[in-house]
Parts: sequence; C-alpha cells; structure tokens
Amino acid sequence: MMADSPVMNGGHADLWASHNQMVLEPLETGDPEVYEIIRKEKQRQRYGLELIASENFASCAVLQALGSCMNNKYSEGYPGQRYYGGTEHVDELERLCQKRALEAYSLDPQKWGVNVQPYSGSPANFAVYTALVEPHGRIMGLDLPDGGHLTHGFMTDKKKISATSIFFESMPYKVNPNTGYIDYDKLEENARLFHPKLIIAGVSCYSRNLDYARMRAIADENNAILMADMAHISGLVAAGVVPSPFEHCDVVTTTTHKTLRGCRAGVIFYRKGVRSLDPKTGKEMMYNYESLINQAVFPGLQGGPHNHAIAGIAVTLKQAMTPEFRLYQKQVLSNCRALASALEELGYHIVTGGSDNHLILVDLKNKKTDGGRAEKVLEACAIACNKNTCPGDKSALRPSGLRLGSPALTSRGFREDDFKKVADFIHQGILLTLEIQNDMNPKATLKEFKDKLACDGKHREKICSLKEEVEQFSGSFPIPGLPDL
Ligand code: DSN
Repeated sequence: MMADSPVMNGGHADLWASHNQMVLEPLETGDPEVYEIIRKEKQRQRYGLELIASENFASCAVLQALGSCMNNKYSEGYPGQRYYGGTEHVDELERLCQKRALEAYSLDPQKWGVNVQPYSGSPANFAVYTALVEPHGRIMGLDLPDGGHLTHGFMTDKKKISATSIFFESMPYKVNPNTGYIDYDKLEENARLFHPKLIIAGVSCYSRNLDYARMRAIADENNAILMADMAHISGLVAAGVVPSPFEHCDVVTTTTHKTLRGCRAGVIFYRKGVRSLDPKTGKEMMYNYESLINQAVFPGLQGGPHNHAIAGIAVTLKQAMTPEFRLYQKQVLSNCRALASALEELGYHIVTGGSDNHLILVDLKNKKTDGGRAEKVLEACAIACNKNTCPGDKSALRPSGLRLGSPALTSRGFREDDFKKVADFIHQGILLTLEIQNDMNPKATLKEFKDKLACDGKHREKICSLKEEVEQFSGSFPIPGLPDL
C-alpha cells in the first residue's frame, strides 16, 4: 500500500502530510510564540547580571542531553528491573549516571549507593523522610527565615506551610541573631528535648560551612539519622573546595543545577553495607536505607524516571570530575569574596562578615531600605537577585536582606575585578531605591513602591541609564548553552 494511500491515511492525506511536517519542524517556525519567549529569556540571561545564588548556566552538552530522545522513554523501576520493554539503553544510562555520581564524590560503592531518579531537590528530600521517618516522626532542620529550605520542615506559628511539616513533626533550629552563625548549642539542647528521628544539615541561604562533625555528635546522642541537603554547595563539594558532608552523614541529597551546574534534577546518596558490629554478638549490623529509599522514590512518590534528566545529570557529573571544573569552583569562591569585600567597602553589612561559599547575604537595615524594594529596583536595572530575611528580622513580610551568589556569572568568565564592578552596579541600584523611597510616604507598602516604580517618570531615566550600562557590560561576556538559542 502506498504511504499516502487514502485508505491508510483514513482519508486525511493532506492533514497527515502536514502532521508529518509538524513533528519535524524546528521550534522557530513550528511555534514562533514560544520561540520568541525563549529568545527573550535568553536575551535577559545574556544581557542581565545573574546573581541568584541557586542559579547557573548549564553547558551545551548538558542541554543537548536534556533535549534528547531520552525524553520519550518510560522506564518505571530500576536498571534491570523495569516495568517496560525497550529499556536496554536507559538501563545503561542510569547505571553510568550512578557510577559517575559515586565517583564524583569519591564514594566507595561498597559503602554508598545512589538514586538518580528524583525529579528535583524537594521530591528527593520528601522521599528520604518518607523512607526513613514514620508518619509524624520528628525532624529538625534550619528554619527557613534563618537560611534553611522549605522542605526542611518549614511552618509558621499560624500555618504548616511545607508538606514536610504537615506529614512530619518539625522543630527548627536557628542562627544566633547577633552573629548570623548557626546556634549549635541550642540545636543540641533542643534535640535532647525533641528527640528527632532525623536532623537535616542543609541550607538555602547560609554563607558559612556547616559543622558536620558537631551535627553528627548531636545526631548520635539522639540516635537520629543525619541527612545533608548539599544542594547549594554540591559543585563546591565535588571540586573539594568546601568540606564534604559524606564523612559524617548517613544520607546526602542534592539538586544538580546549582553550583553543580547541570540540568534541574535531584539525587539521593545513602549509606549501605555494614553499619556497626553488634556489641553483644559481634554480628554485622547492616544499613537498611537502600531498599527503603529506592522504594520511596519509586513506586512510593514518583512514576517513570525522567531519562532525559538522568542523561543531563550524567553529563554534568562527567564535567564535575575535571580539573577545569575545580578551577571554576575556586573562582566561584574567590569571586564571592571579592563581591563581599567590594560591598563592605561601600558600607554594606554582610551577614557573618563574609562567606565560605558561593553566596553572601547583605543586610540592608543600615542603608534604611529592605530586600523587597531593592530587589525590584535591581530587577528594573537588569540585575537579578532575591530578597531574603536576615538574622533578627522581625517580619518575614519585610525581609531586610539580599542574597547574592557568584556561580552563574563565574560560568560566564567573570573574575574578581568584574565582581567589583557588579558591586558598584548594585550600589547604584540601592542609591536609586533610596531616592524613590525618599519621594514616598515612609509607610508606603511594597505594592505601592512597585506601582511607583512601574510608572515613575522622575527616576525612569536614571533606571534606564543604569540598565543600559549593566547590559553593555554583561553583554560583553560569553554565555554557555545551546548556540542557536
Ligand atoms: N529555591 C532554591 C533556592 O533559591 O535556594 C532552593 O530550592
């Protein structure tokens, strides 16, 4: 029968011909509307200054893997034990990704296992809790306003916000409001009262190294599991430029798109093999995390793994094991310090007085403004960052800080001097924020401030001129990614 026979085509030969063309057509002509939105976003990324500490620019190879035919394949289950046929290549891919994950963090496969299927960091964390903590079991994580993450059990005095505080009982630990450092003494004291089943060593906005040894001791005293969520620092850990959580933790979760600079996905590492010897019998006691965690990910919480993401993670991890990546991560640290020093010289208060990692938290209280207003003005000037609560803030509704990170711009080739220039741009943006604020009722809400910013003729020229300067500067740096978009 001819391919375009009316019988075979159900009498819709023209429609089938155009269907066949549609599935082959590139995005640019196939969907100009979406293409245009993506093109504009690419321009924003290229001409703006990306300072969001959790963002980065994935490489060309990672994006190619992500945009590959691996997207098409269902493979519920694990390598060698799938619920679908045709999985020989995704099996090979997932095994390769697992092997690279262990290698990238120098882990002995006899002592550590890894699950590369979580869709991202939040599902990875939730999978660990559901695997290892009974419903309504107790967890302790750094409070969100103190630099923790939503999925570390966040709730307010009025409402349980994160599912991790709804389905588990959460008691946060906090930073010392005067120093900005984690108050480990208080954590120890409260853990003795709360008896958590699991303690989380992880941060979303904390610029200092965690004391994993101290947290291990606290966990041991309470017979608790110690889980690190190293999402923010996993690239720095892979490069060996910050302390590794693996020595002290039972479980380590991460996303793969922050400092690790890959596609958006999640990974769970867990201890396996011999845990200890029974003091009475001398018998080997084994870790039981492997099957619990694997079952929690699938079939507990997820369906088919995103094989295109697993391909992306595998490529990310290969890159993370190179000397070039280590060089990059050293530069991330150095650039972050350069940014902190330059802002300090301009009179800004950096929480904890500096940074051990890729981010800083700038407390704007002494500048008489706050993170929400500053974020909006900087955004108007093509500088992307985010507002954040600072230690001692009375209200989460008016956070007084800005979180700034160096990973993304370092991927574009920015060096210390460039970050000094970035500090100067931020300073100009803050001065503009103050100018606009001073023209308003001091009690004006953030919404009123944003409305004024949107239709403010008086300051528009200065904002446009700063934006132009920023764009000219940023546009002179290359941007990683796919060449055509
Ligand atoms: N939302 C991310 C961050 O910005 O830190 C963490 O998931």
